[in-house]
Amino acid sequence: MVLLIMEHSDLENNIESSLEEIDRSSTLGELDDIRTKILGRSGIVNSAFKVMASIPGDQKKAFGARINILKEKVEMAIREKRKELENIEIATRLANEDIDATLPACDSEIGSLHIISKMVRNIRKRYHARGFLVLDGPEVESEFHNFDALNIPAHHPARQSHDTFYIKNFAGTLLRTHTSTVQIRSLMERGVPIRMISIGKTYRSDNLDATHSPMFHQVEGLVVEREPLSVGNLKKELQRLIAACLEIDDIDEVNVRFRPSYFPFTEPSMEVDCMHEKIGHKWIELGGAGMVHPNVYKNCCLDSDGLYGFAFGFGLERVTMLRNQIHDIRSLYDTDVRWLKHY
Ligand code: FA5
Repeated sequence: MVLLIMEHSDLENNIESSLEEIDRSSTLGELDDIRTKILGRSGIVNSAFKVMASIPGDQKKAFGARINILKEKVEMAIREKRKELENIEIATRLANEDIDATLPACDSEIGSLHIISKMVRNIRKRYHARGFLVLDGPEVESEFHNFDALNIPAHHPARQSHDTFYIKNFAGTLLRTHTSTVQIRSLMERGVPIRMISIGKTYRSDNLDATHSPMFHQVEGLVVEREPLSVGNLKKELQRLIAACLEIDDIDEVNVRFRPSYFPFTEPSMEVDCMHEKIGHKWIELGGAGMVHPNVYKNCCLDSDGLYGFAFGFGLERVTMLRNQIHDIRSLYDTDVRWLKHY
């Protein structure tokens, strides 16, 4: 046995030369071989422990401690070298694995826009071209923007008709129930005159059925001028909006009719119905509209004198469904790829 005759200094020399070998190793494979030679079952360190039995009792402790120190020295050197070699290996692999990001993705399927997104883009494009501001607003809103400023104060019965998702632990915060919140934000931030539309998601705790979804899209419009504006102007604007939704060029092809209604933020208020062959040639209810109530201006710190304005808001799912002959709103939010591909 080599170590039986090995002096302490020989053992030290042996380990020192192993350390040099570790330092010289240039691959992980080489390093593993050196590790086995020194720390393996029949390696230098284990052989040293085996000769312990033949060491005089009073020297055993010191000898064992010396081997342990040398063993730790070797282990640390191997750990550091391994890290260094692994880094070199990764860098080499990355340098050789050239990915050409300009190659066409031949076989992969490319997704397409959802039919609601298509309609949203069409409307935005047309209104942008006509010089309207196309604005967004937050979906997490304050009660002030969703209700109070719209002339729907606390305990007003109109609040009950909006089944609202309130945000837990944040008093006075909710998921907006309609896009009319953006009317308020626009009036407060930009003042008058203003011509804007806003399209986005709205939320109500309605039960999910064929015609209702807890999340749906609304398009909102607001025009306020210092020149007289009438219900006639509102009607023309609604024809334009429906023409944008249905991609119709001649707005006079779109029939619009009003039915008296009530919204606290408009006076007079009406329900809007429309008819066009693209949605089945019968009267379809789309949403609400009216002339802006003076209290809305006041709540937005504006003087209502000499201001004329109209506003409208309706759901997009209904028109999309009619246009695409979809009978259940739930299909719009289905994740069935076959359905998505079809549209
Ligand atoms: C409003 O939300 C008013 N802010 C509209 C308005 C704006 C009136 C400006 C006057 C001036 P209403 O609650 O009726 O009104 O909702 C409008 C439309 O949203 C409805 O006609 C319907 O098309 C759609 N809608 C309402 N709830 C749902 C639902 N759960 N799922 C799908 N669509 C819905």
